[in-house]
Amino acid sequence: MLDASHFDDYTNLDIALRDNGVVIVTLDRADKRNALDVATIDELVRFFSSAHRNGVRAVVLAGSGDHFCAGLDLIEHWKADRSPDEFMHVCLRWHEAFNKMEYGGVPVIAALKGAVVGGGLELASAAHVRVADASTYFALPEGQRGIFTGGGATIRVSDLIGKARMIDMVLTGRVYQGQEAVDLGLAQYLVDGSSLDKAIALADKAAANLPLTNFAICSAISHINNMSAMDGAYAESVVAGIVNTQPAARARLEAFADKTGARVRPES
Ligand code: 1HE
Repeated sequence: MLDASHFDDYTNLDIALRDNGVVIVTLDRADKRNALDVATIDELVRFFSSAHRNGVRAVVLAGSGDHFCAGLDLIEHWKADRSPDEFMHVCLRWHEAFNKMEYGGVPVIAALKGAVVGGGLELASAAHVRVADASTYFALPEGQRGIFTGGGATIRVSDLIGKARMIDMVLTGRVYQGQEAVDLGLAQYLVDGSSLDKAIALADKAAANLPLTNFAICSAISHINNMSAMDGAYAESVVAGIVNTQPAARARLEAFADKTGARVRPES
């Protein structure tokens, strides 16, 4: 059971707890199209730094209003008239938040809608699963704004869709949406109805896995992808040594052996 007192001190994030340990985290600045200001990034760092420790089993990351996230708070950035050093530290803080998401060991499912642009796409690409709906569109408008990506797009977006497509998106402002966006890898699911409902259903499934297994899925795969194949195979063996012998897995293995465990079947 999650302790609600761990989650009551947030202003820019709305945090809703479910009985199964799934937490719905909603960017809560709809009037600013959920643009990422310093305060919101701080709250994301805080939430994702403590999610595992606080017993969160899976996260649904959503946006309030019609848009998931409009990226960097351009007004805050413009008014602050930052020095290079100051903005470098802003970006480092973004990386802290997004790395905690990607490597933190707790599944994060992003429920996308409307604009998923600039830093909003950087945020979404740090989630483990992305669900788009009919309104969702992806873009990197940095080129048009006279700036550059700073929240990990050069790593995560190019990882998802390839370097050439990312360069095209930033250079020309190209927008992807619908099935094409899914085919390219910007999202794994496209739904006719609500991306939030689908994301919750996926988070519920993930939360039914053993936490140590999810830790490996939502941390080791990303770490191992940063390694050479040789070192990755070694690290995978070490992780599997720990995860695949966890006592909590024995009941599931036994259920398979005595034929009470679910079989893998194609969807009907
Ligand atoms: C904002 C922001 C923002 C909206 N920063 N305030 N991102 C962009 O280049 C995308 C900029 N935003 C847009 O293109 C549009 O706002 C949207 C397509 C997302 C939504 O359009 P719309 O017509 O629904 O809203 P709007 O009228 O443009 O904006 C409504 C309010 O949200 C308005 O504030 P208001 O006080 O005048 O009511 C806007 O100023 C505010 N708003 N987007 C600040 N981004 C680490 S580097 C990352 C680099 C980047 O992320 S670059 C990409 C930036």
